[in-house]
Amino acid sequence: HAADAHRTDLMTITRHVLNEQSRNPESRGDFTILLSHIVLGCKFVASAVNKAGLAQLIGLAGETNVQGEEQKKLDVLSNEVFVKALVSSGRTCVLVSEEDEEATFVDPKLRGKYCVCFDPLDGSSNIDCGVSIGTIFGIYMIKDKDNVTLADVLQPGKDMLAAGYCMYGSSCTLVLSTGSGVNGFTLDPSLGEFILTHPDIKIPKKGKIYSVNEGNAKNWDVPVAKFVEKCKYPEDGTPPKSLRYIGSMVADVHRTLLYGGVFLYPADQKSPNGKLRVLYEVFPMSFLMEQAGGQSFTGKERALDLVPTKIHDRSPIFLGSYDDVEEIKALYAEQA
Ligand code: AHM
Ligand code: MG
Repeated sequence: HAADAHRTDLMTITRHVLNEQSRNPESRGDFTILLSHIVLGCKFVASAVNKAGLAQLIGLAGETNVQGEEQKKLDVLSNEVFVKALVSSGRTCVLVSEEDEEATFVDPKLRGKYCVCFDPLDGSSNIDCGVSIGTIFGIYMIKDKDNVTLADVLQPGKDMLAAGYCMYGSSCTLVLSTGSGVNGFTLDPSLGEFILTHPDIKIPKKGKIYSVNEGNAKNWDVPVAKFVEKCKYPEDGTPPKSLRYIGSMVADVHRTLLYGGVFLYPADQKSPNGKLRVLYEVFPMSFLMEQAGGQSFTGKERALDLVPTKIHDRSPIFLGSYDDVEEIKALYAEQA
């Protein structure tokens, strides 16, 4: 029975990536080792997030002001765990984290060939109320191992080798692409293993949902305003789209990937480059979208063509179902 095989022949994330990498004759398992350290970080954060509410409860009973401190700790703790896991993998050389102003250059004795850009705990405004949050990561290969510089991480997104995110939601889901499609794995807490549950994810060609912080509407440019208007009052006889906005990029993008539709964090008069960060938010999510058959656009160009000049650069972003992003592109072309 197929169902039976599924239950007894467990495709763990390690097994899956080893299979994928074995197609590459030059593979020596380095990527698998790197990934297993990222997975360790995700499991740690998953466990910490699960206990966050409880820690607060204990704090409230005893000390004052623990609430704020507990929350802060989760961000900082997650970052520390990821940095240490990545460094100790012996496979990294440059790390960029949303939490650290400067890039980390790994001690030459521990250096490997990969650069990792990550947001250890994204969606921090949602921690306190127990809403989904996530980790996002993108991986590059260094250009020259004898001359490691910031240029190794200031590469266009299309040069990423792999990207993914882990969502700490009603279950813990890790979505990964190594450049040949997108696969989703769910943490089985009793095994402590991520199991392949969403093989070869493809985003629907057109969606029924749009996702945006509409509170910023008064500062939007014309194409964004027109697009959202069309979502609500379609001119082609199709039903209006539904609005869903969690305010956690990982959760909003995950829903977009599975159900289709479009997620936007546009530029506006107040923030001319939008809010989201190129290296560890825009690029990894754009990489996944394209690998799943969707598109990602900045309002000017394909998002993965952007060349960042600073590690914490921001960019406007429109990503999701192919046809929906096509519509946004047309509105920008019209205006130009
Ligand atoms: P953060 O890194 O401070 O958590 O901010 C990033 C988050 C994203 O997860 C989310 O898409 C966005 O900010 C929501 O922003 P807003 O509250 O402006 O709608
Ligand atoms: Mg973030």
